[in-house]
Amino acid sequence: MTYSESALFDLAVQALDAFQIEIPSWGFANTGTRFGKFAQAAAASSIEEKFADAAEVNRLTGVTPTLALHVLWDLPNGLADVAEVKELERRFGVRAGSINPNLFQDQEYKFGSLCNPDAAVRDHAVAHVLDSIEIAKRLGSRDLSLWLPDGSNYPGTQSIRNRIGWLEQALCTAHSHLAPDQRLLIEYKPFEPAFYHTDIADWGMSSHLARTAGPQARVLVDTGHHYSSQNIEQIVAWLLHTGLLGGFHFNDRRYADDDLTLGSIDPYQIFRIFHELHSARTEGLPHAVAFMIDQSHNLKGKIEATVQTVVTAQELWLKAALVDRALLAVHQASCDLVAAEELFRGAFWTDVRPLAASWRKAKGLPVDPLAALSESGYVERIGRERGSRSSAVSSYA
Ligand code: RM4
Ligand code: MN
Ligand code: MN
Repeated sequence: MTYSESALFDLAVQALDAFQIEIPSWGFANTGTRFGKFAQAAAASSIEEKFADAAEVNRLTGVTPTLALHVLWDLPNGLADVAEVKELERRFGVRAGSINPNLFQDQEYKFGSLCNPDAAVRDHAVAHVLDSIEIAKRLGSRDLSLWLPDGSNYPGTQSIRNRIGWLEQALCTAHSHLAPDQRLLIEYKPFEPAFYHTDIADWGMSSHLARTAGPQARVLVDTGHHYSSQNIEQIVAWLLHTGLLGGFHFNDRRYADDDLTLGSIDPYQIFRIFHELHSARTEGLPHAVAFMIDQSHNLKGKIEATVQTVVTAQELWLKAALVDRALLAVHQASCDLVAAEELFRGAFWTDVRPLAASWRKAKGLPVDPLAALSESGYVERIGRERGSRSSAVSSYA
């Protein structure tokens, strides 16, 4: 690194001041694999407890002011639950973030939701999306984030092309109900729960659907939703270039949609994605890219894992901010491969933890959020208070 110490600190302040990340309500609940759940005493089982935990994470990190909500799990009565959520927002000082419709749990979605061959089921699914948009409007949430389980398990059992048409119609309808400042984020995933074809399987399909739905639709990149070895930062670069990048669901994976802690398996991957975002910024590209975490913590403590994730995200964001992009451009132009790569990797290898700690100190935040969590005794206290229950709010979360 060629920066002076004060220039480095200024850079860190600039980068970290601009960084916020949304945490998911389901990250605090008792989630599990399809084989079983291991209940944790401190797990949240009500929307109130999820807000309380989110407030604790925000108190410790200062960068998680919003909580993503899953409609069925968090607002089981739909619009009727909005008043309670508003009350919790006031009480805990955390706002509702992206609103996630649930199109994967009802029995009628056995053969799909928005792509179901039965028009009545499709209508039901569209109605749920429209309710979710209304919930988002009333909560002042900008983003409706849509993930479908739709697909099929066996060749020849469904018309892939008919289903594309139904999907286009449904998304156009959804888009026509958005308020001017709302967005429709369309998430893709290559497989699971469907194992032969998935209706929105990759970023090309999401991009097409976003363009078809309308100008407020964007693509949502969940880092776990790619085949192994896929170059995610290249996808991000293309989405930035085409103006279609809406946001991220961050997590890490070793095999498939593992929902592991961000940066736990491949921190360099997230660094490379962040580099694309930083370089788009320095070029002045317009972007309102939502950073969201989409993880479920099966074995780790949920609040500890969430704090660990937020801190890791900040560190990787800061590392990527340290790439001297002007000098990198010179090396790239002259095809000085080793110099370019060393500059790039040098930023990744920089230990930014002291810088992040100084930034926290300057902001009056705990210098070490994980240590502060453990000193606060919060997890033990809620474990005692919530301890005796074993049930969770749904089969997954
Ligand atoms: C899906 C997808 C969605 C998330 C659900 C729980 O795989 O990542 O974003 O809401 O899981
Ligand atoms: Mn996701
Ligand atoms: Mn997922």
